[in-house]
Amino acid sequence: MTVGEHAGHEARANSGTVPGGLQVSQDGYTLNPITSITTGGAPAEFRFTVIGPDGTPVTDYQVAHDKKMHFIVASRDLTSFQHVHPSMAPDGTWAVGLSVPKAGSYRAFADFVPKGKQKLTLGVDLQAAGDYRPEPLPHVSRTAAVDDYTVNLAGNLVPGQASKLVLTVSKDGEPVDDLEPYLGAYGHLVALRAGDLAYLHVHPEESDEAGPEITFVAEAPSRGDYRLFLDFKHEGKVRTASFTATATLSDGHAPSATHDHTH
Ligand SMILES: [Cu+2]
Repeated sequence: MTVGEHAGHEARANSGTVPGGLQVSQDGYTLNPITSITTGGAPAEFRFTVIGPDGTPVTDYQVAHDKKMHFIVASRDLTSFQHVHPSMAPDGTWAVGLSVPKAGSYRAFADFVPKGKQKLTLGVDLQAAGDYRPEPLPHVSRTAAVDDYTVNLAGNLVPGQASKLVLTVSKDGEPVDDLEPYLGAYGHLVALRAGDLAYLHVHPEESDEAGPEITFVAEAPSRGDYRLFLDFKHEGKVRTASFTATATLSDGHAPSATHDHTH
């Protein structure tokens, strides 16, 4: 990480690091959709490649979190989210069955590590044809329901600072203490910033406990609203719990971009 000698809180919070997922092309790698997405009914095959610095599809990837490719598709209004794992043909074409729930504008993220390189998240817009009815961002909430499960969120996102988020899973009012590992962890959290869908993939703290709490350390790149998507696995099924959270400075003493009262 390169940070200037004079770097303080301000520089850290606003360093040149652009959050992931905002660019279709970065470090010589380009996300290249081949097909489009469709709504309703049976999943249709969605295909894409990642074009490498030499102009041909990348075929050499490193496994990260059990997979060579993590592919996320979220509606631009942040009310729909899917995290899938495509498979790659020998020529570097990735394919996955995909159906989006409604027409409209979507952002797809490819989260991967080219062999011997840094992890990358590239993003591309996809459109599902039809009558588009965008929904407002769901209200800020510390509770999310999915099927018979309730997930509670404790902790706050703090702009430019790492902070702890604790997610607690219960089912029918009882804490779930037998979560199943999914992709090498008891939970995976993706945060998308409202406004531009900047992408943060947050990893849980190491834990031997299979719930009900899953602890993450997240760093929001800025103030604002984020939509959080927690994937967890229980009784053989992966479910996603979604929250809207706001990153704000927790109190008047937290570092700010323009003032620092403590020095
Ligand atoms: Cu994944």
